Amino acid sequence: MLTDSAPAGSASAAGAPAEPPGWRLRGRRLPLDRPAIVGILNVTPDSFSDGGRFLDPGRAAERARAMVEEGADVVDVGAESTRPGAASVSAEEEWGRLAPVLARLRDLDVPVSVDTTKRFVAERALAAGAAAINDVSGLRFEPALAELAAREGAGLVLMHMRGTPRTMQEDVSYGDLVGEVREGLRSSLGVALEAGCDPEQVVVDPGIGFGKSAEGNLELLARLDAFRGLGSPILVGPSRKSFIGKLLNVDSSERIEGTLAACVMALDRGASLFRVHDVRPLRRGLDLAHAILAAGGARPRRGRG
Ligand code: HH2
Repeated sequence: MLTDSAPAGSASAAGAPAEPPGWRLRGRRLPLDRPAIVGILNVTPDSFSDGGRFLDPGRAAERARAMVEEGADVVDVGAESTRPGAASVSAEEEWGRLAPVLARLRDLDVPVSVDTTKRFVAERALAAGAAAINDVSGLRFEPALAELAAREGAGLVLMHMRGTPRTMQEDVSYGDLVGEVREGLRSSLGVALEAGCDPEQVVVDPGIGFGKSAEGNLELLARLDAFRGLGSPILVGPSRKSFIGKLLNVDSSERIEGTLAACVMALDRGASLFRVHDVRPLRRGLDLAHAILAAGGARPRRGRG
């Protein structure tokens, strides 16, 4: 449930418990005291699992509403595929795909985020009612996105990726994967805060599948608690990705169970937001896992971070 935003950690009355952690998105605040589901809407011809299905703006808007009904807390709209090897699209083309969809989502019950690395697109998307920017480059491609987010009070997802979508799978070896990802995220976070973003606007994401091997993705999920020290909520996006296919030997339409297992493990290690295609099963599975953790009084597992 969204509330109007209030300062982080403020107590409503003397002795009242402090507010749970939350994500601030343009005057609204998404409480993160239960798993938050970010539903994926790709308005692209070439996304790896749903490319071409929602290119038509009417169908895209229908899909967004269905995801809200299934339990999405945020809908993330992307108009440029970032699958390994994907060709980039121009800012004008990306905006041309997004504009008619955002126009239809102005009255959506949940905030809309836009999956873009481009200031040209982000600025127009925020003017068209989007509440957050999901930047898979973690402000490396266009650092000016940080000032835009600060000025507009927009939510900002900072993801780790090595290189670009075209090159990121060329070299997936790391000396210290978790350490490198953590330092990359720390640096992205520094750019955002330096530009004037409020810490509550920012969410970090280790970038499952972005310049990582299948084993690397498993390690990131297993040691996710290593990113808790950054002080920002953690988002993960393992949905239907190829490491699941590789491990279970299934194609992208058969990866729901693997996605749920990855998300539950991430929840146990401190993730708060889950970017997924299959909203209803993930909503149910994560709510149940959250209830079990809460019944045990569990704090997220500590690892070797
Ligand atoms: N993954 C994809 C795209 N955007 N954003 C964040 N923050 N985290 C992710 O893990 C992430 C992301 C890739 O998945 P998808 O959108 O399904 O495919 P494509 O990039 O081919 O459109």
